[in-house]
Amino acid sequence: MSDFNKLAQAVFQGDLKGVKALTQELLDGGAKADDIINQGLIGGMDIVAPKFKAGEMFVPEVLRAAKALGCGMELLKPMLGAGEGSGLKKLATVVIGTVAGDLHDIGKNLVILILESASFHVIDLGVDVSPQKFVEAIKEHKPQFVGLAALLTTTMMAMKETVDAIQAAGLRDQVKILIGGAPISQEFADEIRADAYCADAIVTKEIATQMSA
Ligand code: B12
Repeated sequence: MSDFNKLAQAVFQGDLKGVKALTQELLDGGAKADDIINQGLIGGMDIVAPKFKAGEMFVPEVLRAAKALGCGMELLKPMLGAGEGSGLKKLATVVIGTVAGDLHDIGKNLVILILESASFHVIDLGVDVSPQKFVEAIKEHKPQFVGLAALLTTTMMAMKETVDAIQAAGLRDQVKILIGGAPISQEFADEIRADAYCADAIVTKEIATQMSA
């Protein structure tokens, strides 16, 4: 089994100590942070997803896997140069949140980590964020980007309502809206007139960087 597969297995098993040790080993061995995230940490959630769907894994076990993934992310954060202390000039401000009715935040938190590592200033509104709260945050922080996450087909409509609320508040031209999450597609992004669909955290960074240029 490759080291990335071992890390993915440790995430799947919710083995916090194992995830820390294997992430550190990979870093010490010169593996790239992007690869550790995509092949190891997200790889673990890819094992979790079908098992959760099939009813072979339950909420506490999924949360344990998410916590294990978070342990790996914590170790990678300084390697990515993320955070306020990095001293780099910030590229742009991003207000981000998971839309109303939706509590999933693992992918959003990864997006934040990657954006911060690329010198974006990120304001995280958390989960279950109402359209009004997004509007208020745009007025307060004047971001260049707004990131919306939805993981449930039922909350995709809240994404549309959020875009509509931003439009109704007269703020639509001031921000680029980036959307993501498992059920989201380019087609849906076009339908709700978002600026871009971002399939993963690395793509989000690339698109936001291009749009900031
Ligand atoms: C983990 C998980 C949970 C955890 C969430 C923990 C947490 N803190 O997030 C728990 C156990 C709490 C949970 C609860 C539920 N879940 Co759930 N969950 C998942 C699971 C297994 C993995 C999601 C995940 O974290 N993936 C790993 C991350 C890294 O991937 P990602 O989220 O796709 O993120 C990447 C991209 O999408 C993108 N991205 C993500 N966010 C953003 C944001 C922006 C701005 C951008 C630009 C990009 C971007 O970049 C990320 C990184 O590369 C999925 C299965 C799946 N296939 O997605 C089901 C899933 C989403 N859940 C599902 C369901 C049904 C539920 C529940 C309703 C279950 C229940 N009966 O209670 C509840 C809903 C609670 C709520 N109101 O939100 C269904 C949704 C089905 C549907 N079609 O709507 C899924 C698909 C499982 C299934 N049945 O197949 N869940």
